[in-house]
Amino acid sequence: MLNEKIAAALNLQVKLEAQSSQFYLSMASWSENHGLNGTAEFLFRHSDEERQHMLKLVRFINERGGNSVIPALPAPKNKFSGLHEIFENLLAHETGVTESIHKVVDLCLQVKDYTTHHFMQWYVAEQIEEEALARTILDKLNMIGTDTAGLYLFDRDLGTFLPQDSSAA
Ligand code: OFO
Repeated sequence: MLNEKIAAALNLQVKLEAQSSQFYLSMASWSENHGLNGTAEFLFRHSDEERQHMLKLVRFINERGGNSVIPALPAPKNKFSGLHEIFENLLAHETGVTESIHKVVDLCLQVKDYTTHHFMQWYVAEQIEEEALARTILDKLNMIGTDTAGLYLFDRDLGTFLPQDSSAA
């Protein structure tokens, strides 16, 4: 049976992953409406991945005898000034998600729940990849600056970028 504190922490993580999915969906939609179709594709895919992250948690909680709670979500931000703001938001969001995951891991150690600790290692590794990717993208955007030809190519390339799909692990 899942420890109550662990169940609550995992359910909070369910909410965060669901919020990630909605947030990326909102940014994808904004990008699509502003001629940034490559960025939109990238963010639509990312939104789907976040939903998989949420589902993986929901299934784990139930499998371990807990009750997963499907939460209500606040509406995500839906106005952005451009690509820089989008990816700065994305990195800030992922940094917050990482902190939350580390809190769950810490709690697992406190209550000696080694099974959930093992399960959470997948999320720890995923966050390293996601933060690194967001930083790389921001580095590229900073390099391009306001060069429109550079931004055009950046958007085009992002549309075909396929991160390793680790959500199926
Ligand atoms: Fe679920 O990895 Fe981002 O938030």
